[in-house]
This record gives sequence, C-alpha cells and structure tokens, in this order.
Amino acid sequence: EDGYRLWLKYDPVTNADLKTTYQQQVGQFHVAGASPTMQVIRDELNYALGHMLNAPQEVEQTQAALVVAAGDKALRLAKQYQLDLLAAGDQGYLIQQVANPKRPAGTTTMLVLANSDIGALYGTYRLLRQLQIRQPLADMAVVSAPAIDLRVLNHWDNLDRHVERGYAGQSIWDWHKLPDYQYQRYTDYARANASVGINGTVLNNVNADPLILTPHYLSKVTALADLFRPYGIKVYLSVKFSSPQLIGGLDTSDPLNTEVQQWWKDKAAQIYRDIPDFGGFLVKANSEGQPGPGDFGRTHAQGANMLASALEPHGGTVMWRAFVYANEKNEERSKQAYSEFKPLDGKFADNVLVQVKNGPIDFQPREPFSPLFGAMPDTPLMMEFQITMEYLGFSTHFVYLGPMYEEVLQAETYARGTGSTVAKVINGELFDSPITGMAGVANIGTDRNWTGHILLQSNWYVFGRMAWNPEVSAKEVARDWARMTLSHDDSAVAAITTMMMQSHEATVNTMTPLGLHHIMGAGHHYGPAPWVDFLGRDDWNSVYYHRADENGIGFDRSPSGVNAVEQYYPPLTKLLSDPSTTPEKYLLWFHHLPWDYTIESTNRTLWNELVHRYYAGAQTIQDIAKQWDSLESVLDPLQFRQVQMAMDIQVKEAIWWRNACVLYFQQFSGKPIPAELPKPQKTLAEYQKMSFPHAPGQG
Ligand code: BDP
Repeated sequence: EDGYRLWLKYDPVTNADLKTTYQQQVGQFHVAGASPTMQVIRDELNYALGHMLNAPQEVEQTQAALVVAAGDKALRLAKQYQLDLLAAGDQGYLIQQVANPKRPAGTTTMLVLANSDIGALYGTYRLLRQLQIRQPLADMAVVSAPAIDLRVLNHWDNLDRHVERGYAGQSIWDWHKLPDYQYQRYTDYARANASVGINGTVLNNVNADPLILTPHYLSKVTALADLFRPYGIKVYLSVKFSSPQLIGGLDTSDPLNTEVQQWWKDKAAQIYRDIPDFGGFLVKANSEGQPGPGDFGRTHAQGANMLASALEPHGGTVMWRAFVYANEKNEERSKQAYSEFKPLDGKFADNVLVQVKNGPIDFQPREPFSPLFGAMPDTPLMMEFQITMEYLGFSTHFVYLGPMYEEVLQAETYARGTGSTVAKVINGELFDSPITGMAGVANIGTDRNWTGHILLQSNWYVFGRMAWNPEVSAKEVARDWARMTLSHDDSAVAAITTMMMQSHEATVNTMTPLGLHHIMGAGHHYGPAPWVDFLGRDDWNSVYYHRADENGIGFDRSPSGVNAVEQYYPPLTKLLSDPSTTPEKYLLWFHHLPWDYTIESTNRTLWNELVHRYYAGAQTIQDIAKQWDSLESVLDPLQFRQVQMAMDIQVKEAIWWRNACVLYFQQFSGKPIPAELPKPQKTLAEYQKMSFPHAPGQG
C-alpha cells in the first residue's frame, strides 16, 4: 500500500456475514440520471462496491436495494416515503433505509436522496464511508448539509511547479502539459476532495504570478475546471493586484481608476466565457511585499470591491486576505490585522469574504484565535487554516491537526455573549452572514502518497470534514480516517486515534510550550532558532517574540505592555490581562513573567515548567514512535515503514528542539536543568551553528 488511494481504499470486506448483509443492502443499485455528476456516482459505486463486495450490479430502480437520486426524482421518492428533503438544502443529502413494497417481503431499500446532483454525490460518499468503517447500514438515517458554503483548498503552487511551504514533492498541476495532457491524479484529487465535501480549489500561490491571468494559462485553468466540475469543485485563482500594469499594459492599478476597473471587468468576462462556474479571486494585498490598493492610497475595501464588481455579474466571489502587518501606525504585529480591517466592517461588497488566518500572527504551532473573529459583524469572515506543516515540522513530523482546528473553532469569542464560538462566526450563525467559507492551505504534492507520509493525509481529510461541519469532533474524524486508511483492527484503530490526538499537544510542547511562538529557523522555518535577531524587520526575529532576558520570558500583550488583549471582547480582555486567569497554554503569548513565577497547575517555577514541558513533549513523541512500532504486525508493511522512518526523524528533531531551546533560554534564566533529565548532547553554540541552506519549501 503506497498511500496513493488515500482514504478511498475500498478494501474487500473480509467478514463473510457482514459482506453478505452489505451485498443484500446495497449490492444492486440504481443511480437515477445521466448527468456527468450522476455518472461519477455510478462509476464510484461500481468501483467501491466492486472492491468491497464484488460484482455490484446496476439494476432497474424498482429492483434496486440502493437508489441514488437527485432533484425531482429525489423529491418524488421523498414524498412517496414521507421523508423531508428540505433539511438537506442545496448541497446536502438524506440517507434512509425504507421498506420497499415492490421487492420481496422483508427487503428494504436504501435511499440516498438530494436536491442536487452534487448533494447525491456527497451522500454516496457518506454511505460508502459507512461500509469503509464496517458499520451497520440497517439503522442509517442521516440528513446532512454543509454548514459552510465555500470549502476551499488554497494551493501555494507556483507556475514553475515549486510549492511554497510544500513538503510533498512538486505541484500536482503540470502547467507545461496542460491543457492537453490530463493526469489521472487530477481526477483522483477531485474524488478525494468531493468525498469530504471540499467544493473549491485555488490553484495557485497567494504570492501570485500575474501570468496566471494570461490566455495561455487560462486555457490550462479551463481544462482543470472542466475536469473538476462533475465533482462539484469550483476553480478559483490567486491574482496579483498589479496585474493591470504587469500584464495589461496600463500604467496604474489604482482601484478607483476607470481603465483599471474596465480591465478587471474584461478579464472576468474573458474567464467566464470559458469557465461559466469560475469561483473567483483570492488576494494577498499589501502584505509581505505584495502590491495592493494601499499603493494608491486606497483601502482594502476599495481594492476588494473593485474586483468584486468585476466578478459580481458572473456570480464570482472575492476572498480577500487579512494577513497584513505593515501598517503605518507600526503597531505590534499581532494587532495589525484587526486595526486595519475592523474599521472597514460593513464596507465590503456582498460578494467579498475576508479571509483570516486562525491566529493573529502566522500559523504558529499554537496561537490564540485571531481577535478579528467576532469583531466584524457586518462582514463575512472566512477561516484560513494551514494544512501544510510549515511551522510544525514539515512532512516528516506527524501532527494530526484536528485538535488544533477544534481548539480554534470551539474558542469562545464572547462577541454576542457566551456561546459565540469562532465556529459560529464562520458558519454565519452569529451574525447571519450571507456567505460563509473555510480555506485550508494544502499539503498536497506529487509524492506518490500525496502528502509526504501517509499519516499526514489525515490533515487534508479532517480539514474537509470540519469545513462541512465545524462542530464535528477531531477524535471521531481521526477514528474514521484511521479505519478507512490504516486498519480495521479495533485495538489498532484505538491506539492510532490516541496517538493522533496526542500529537499536536506534544509537538507544541517540544517547540513552543506555554504560549511561546515564532522561534523557528529564519526563512525556511526549519528547526529551532530562538536566537534569530538579524532579520530586516524586528517582527521577523525570534528574540522579538520571546523577549527572554535575565528577568523573565514572554511577550507582554496585556495593558501594561502592547495591550493586544483590548482587541478581544470582555470578559476575555480582563481574563487575558492577568497571568493568573490566562490559560497556561497562552501564558507567554500574553505575558512577560519572571523565571520564578509559579505555574498554578503544577506549582513549578516558570523555568522548571518550561524545561518540564520541553522534555515531556519530546518524551511523548518518543512514546508515540514506540507505539507505532508496536503496530507493525497489524499494519501494511509499506505504510508501517513509511511512517516509522518519518517518526524516527521526528524523534530526533523533537530532541533537537528541546535541547536547543532549553540551552538557549538557560543563558537568561541562569538556572539548572533538573539533574534527573538527560543532558543535551551538543553545546548551544553547536546548535546555533547548524545551517540548512537547502531546506525545502521556501518562497
Ligand atoms: C507565511 C509563509 C509565507 C506565506 C505567508 C502567507 O511563510 O510563505 O506567503 O505566510 O500566508 O507563513 O501569505
């Protein structure tokens, strides 16, 4: 098993009784309709049931044990069996087993019904999951509709196939051979996404190459859009704000200039001629050197609205990123996005979503949620998670991101009192948002196993599941994924689920415990480097963030410091202002504390707790690796070995992080590493001298 099949393995059901039952329940199926999407459903059922149950058969509707129908046909069936299809909405589905008077007595029919073809495809994948995890179909009664409209992957893929922050090979888009040569991988990519409900893909890097909007590239984009359409996946593009100058021959890109406006209108019309369901544009503007409306004295809203009005006649959307940190006030970095965007609340056009990274800085191993969530009631905010592990150890480390996503989504913003979670902001419930979205920066590349090693596929998977339902539990998703991808053995699945659930916390402890952040290697972001102090901007340096000195460590973002806590709603503002009421996981994010500060939960000094966490984190990683080793006999040998090799690297790197950070901070604390703990193998100077000129993934 080389991992190419992802979670859609469809291995044969080996339990003979279960197989017979499944065969009776779904072996003879009928897909009503012949649209391209209904054809995809037919193909998937033939393939999946063929592998899991042998010889599936498509039969007449009246003879079928499983009927998949959409639109009017589904409505008729729903009426006949008194089922309420309304709750499925435009994209959801209903799965229900009913008694069928036309088939032999006692037999039942499994109905998968939806208002749209794509809903029927999602329902089909949901039903197949039930077989993949070997659960009974008999009492299945599921109605499910996505809680979020735009469920989108962001590929940071360049046109030369380099993937910025990609650790799994090259870009899967072979721009050179497109549009004529179409890899099977494109179709399998679409299947995988549709199977978890992802319905959009931004093909190119947010640091966008303007050439993507030239006819040469648009013909290639069109080919991908055609391929993805039956799977319900819309194509979006990242665009460079200065495109009118760079490829349009204009001498400005000022959003209030009428020629510029016309240029974008013409460009949009040109795109929609070939791609009638084109999704829209993603924009990184006035951020990390990218051009934007600020270059012409205009606001983000003016820039976004200009693009929005070009897309509006065609039904397209602008996803405008809030990842900015170069404002004129020169505020502390974590405060800037809020300062820049909050005053623009209500000023964006209806087809604009503001896309906000989960935390206020930049995809660190752990961040508190961005205070923008909840702060812009009149602007739809879209979540941006990172799936690729730029700051979490690249693709050798195994970190299941479900618990991290869950932590952010379930965080309480208090924007409308208790119960105002981030999930409720982004699913539109809290502010009745007209449009909702969640984006994930993809971890996909040309590696045979797509994501570097097989366990990392779970992060793509959980992103999709949480975009469909932000309330789903990370643990439940981990279990489903492990069962579909790795094993049907209950105890193996339980062990893997536990490892998955521990992995994020352990990695945070080994890199940035207690709210530390941004102490990784410069540029490539590989490995520990809390000593970085030489980069051009203060807020690119590690020392700016940890602020360790002989008096203590941490960033004072309370009212006595930069007062970032003021950007949160009460009671958070107050709770986060006081170290004793700040959750320990965010302690040094919000406070600079003396080395002998007492950590309440353990009664250790801050120094001892810091050291303890670094060691405990590295220990858990070693335990996870051992646990993995113990599963050898129940796992596929190739899957087992792939992950084992990566985990061996992870163990070494966890110890590297631990040692380098503990030695570095010790210079300031002047306190010993408790005698019972293993001593670091190298000196601090040796760790500092390590360099990685060709570490992967940089921009
Ligand atoms: C940072 C990455 C950089 C991205 C940037 C972004 O290091 O490569 O371009 O985020 O999100 O974390 O735009």
